[in-house]
Amino acid sequence: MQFGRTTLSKFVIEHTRGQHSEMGALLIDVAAAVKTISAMVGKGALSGFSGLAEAINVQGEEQKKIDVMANEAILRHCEWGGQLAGMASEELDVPYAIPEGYPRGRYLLVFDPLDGSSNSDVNVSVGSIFSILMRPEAGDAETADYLQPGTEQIAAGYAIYGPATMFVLTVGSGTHGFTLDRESGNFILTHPDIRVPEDTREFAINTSNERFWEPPVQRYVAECKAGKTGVRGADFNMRWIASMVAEVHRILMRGGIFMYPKDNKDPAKPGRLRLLYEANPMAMLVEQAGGAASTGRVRILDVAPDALHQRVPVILGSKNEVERVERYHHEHDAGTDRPFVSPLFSDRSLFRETA
Ligand code: AFP
Repeated sequence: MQFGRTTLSKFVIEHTRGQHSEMGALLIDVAAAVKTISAMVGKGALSGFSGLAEAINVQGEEQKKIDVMANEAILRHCEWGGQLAGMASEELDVPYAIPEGYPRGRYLLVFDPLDGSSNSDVNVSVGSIFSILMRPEAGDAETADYLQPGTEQIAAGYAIYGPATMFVLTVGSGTHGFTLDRESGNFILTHPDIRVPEDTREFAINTSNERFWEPPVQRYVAECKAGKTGVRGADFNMRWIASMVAEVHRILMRGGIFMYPKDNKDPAKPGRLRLLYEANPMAMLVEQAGGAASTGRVRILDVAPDALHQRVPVILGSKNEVERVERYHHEHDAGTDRPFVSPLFSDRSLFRETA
């Protein structure tokens, strides 16, 4: 029985009164889209949406049928209400114009409809990520309107489709988690004011890319792996789900550090994750929960975008660890870090030279 508990609608109305009251209605539409996607994803192979859509998105990635359906769900649920000047999606090359016949507003909705979708066929948690920006006036948005740094976000959030579906939201005053009560269809506030512990002993990175990383990231991970016998003097745990929403959710729940750093695997791509609809919203959520989010060199939210689908290195989570990785980058760039050679024979190694 959920009597007396705070629903997402109540929370949103209470927290967007005044300047952003129209955004409240938009967030309620986003939540409706998320419920539709949750129902589709939850059916698994019974949904009929498994497998490839036989299309390639702007990132050059194969689209899955479920990606296309999730994208449609968000467009259809959010286009009609009159709050939006336009939408941009990972799945669309260019911004989506609000169809004729619907009123225009000032807000811009930017989203990744189904992040981690390569996991959906193996029944691992996936999610939707979104960010809300503004343009000065109501009307039809142009691409340039979307190219705002993350500090300009008015709201950001994600939905995670796991054993439970959750909606995690910030409107700039803390990060709050809502759990979908499948019987009533309501999102109920279950995790108010989430805080990320400042310290952690858990890191997440795809170590198959190790040889492509920059030295500061190699140094950090080598030190974590050296555990009690290394300079950190403590054992670390590693996790990799390959689903950013699930990784960030774990970090919001119990701390940790997530890294998809710059690498030289493909020099045309400075990172894997997209700035506007992956890195920025997650950075805002993590910062609002007391964590930190960096490219390794600068705060993610300060990066000025120059393209809609721009990629960026991402290092986020427990503040003290993110700051440590940033320090390693700065030391490396300043030449004050000794060149990284091997975790076994460097000055941070088990076999440290004593001479
Ligand atoms: P997909 O949406 O194509 O599955 O990509 C998910 C993702 O962008 C992000 O959620 C993960 O952190 C990352 O890719 C995993 O990448 P690896 O393939 O390197 O593990």
